[in-house]
Amino acid sequence: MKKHILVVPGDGIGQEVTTVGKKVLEKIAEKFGHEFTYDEGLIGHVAIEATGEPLPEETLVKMRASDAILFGAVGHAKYDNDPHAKVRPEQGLLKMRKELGLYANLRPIKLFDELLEASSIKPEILKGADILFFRELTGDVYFGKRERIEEGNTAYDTMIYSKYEVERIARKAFDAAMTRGKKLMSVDKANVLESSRLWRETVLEVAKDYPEVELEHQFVDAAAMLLIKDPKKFDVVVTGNLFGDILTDEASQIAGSMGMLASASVGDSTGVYEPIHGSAHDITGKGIANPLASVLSAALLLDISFGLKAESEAVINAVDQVLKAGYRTGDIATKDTPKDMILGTVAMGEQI
Ligand code: GGG
Repeated sequence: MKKHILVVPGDGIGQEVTTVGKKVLEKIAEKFGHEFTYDEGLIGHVAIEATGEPLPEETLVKMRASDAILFGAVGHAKYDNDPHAKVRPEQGLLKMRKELGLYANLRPIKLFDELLEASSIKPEILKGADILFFRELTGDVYFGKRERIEEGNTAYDTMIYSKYEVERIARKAFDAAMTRGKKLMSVDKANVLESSRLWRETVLEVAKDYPEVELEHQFVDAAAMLLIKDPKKFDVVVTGNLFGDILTDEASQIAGSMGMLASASVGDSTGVYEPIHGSAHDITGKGIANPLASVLSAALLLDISFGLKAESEAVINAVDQVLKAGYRTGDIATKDTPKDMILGTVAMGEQI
């Protein structure tokens, strides 16, 4: 198979982990006889430094022309304490999602058995947990009107959803539920928010087309509590942009670490595959970032964008084998992990 992949490492540890994700794709192409070609694009802080834009037109053109995008992360410490910065790295990420119509963000919460002890949740509660989140990605407070008023002393963001936006993500989630346990949980805050009442109403309408799927609604506060109390209760979950952002960071503790969670953003055009973690400037340049989220994102890319199931499974199997052999990065090590089994980013990539 011939495919063209755009690698967009972005900022901070995005650079380090994406190098490993790309190496894994190269190895897969070699082993399975595919021809993958690569190009690179700028986004985030590195793009602002080079061009003044968080997502330069040149990157967008390359994104549209590629078959899939392997993405890293955006963000830089310099903006954290500068609320007045007009141009920010995250704007590149939001623009990319909007321009490419990437409305569905799939976040599988996969717990490798070997990491049961790495989580802060008790193993007996965790064992067997396997969740697939659908986070809506192009609506909500991320794209609603926002403003500072009253001489800057009051601020607001608008939580906004249109029916068609809810319907299309709900359909994706119901379709996925049909291929898994035929269970779907929709998460909203319909007891308070009007946009959530529209959300719930629309999900209920879509449900009529999926009579075999058992649909459950939860308020986001209850869902956050249940995720830790009883993660096995969850199978497929569909929720909005903000709730999905927060709940999946929480759910990363089920998988042992943020460094383990991959994601796929799909919709109208080229799919984007990236770790759910950000640029992590506290550990940037130390060579200790966990590359497994990028490696597992490469596995999602092979499966979803290229339909290469065996190749994707080979990558997941490699992660499993390496964890079984006892290798860990610092974030998934426990007090019992021997020091010589704790690897840096590059060494972990070599094991995979
Ligand atoms: N790889 C994910 C990433 O770069 N996250 C940083 C970020 O700004 N995330 C906001 C979001 O995902 O909505």
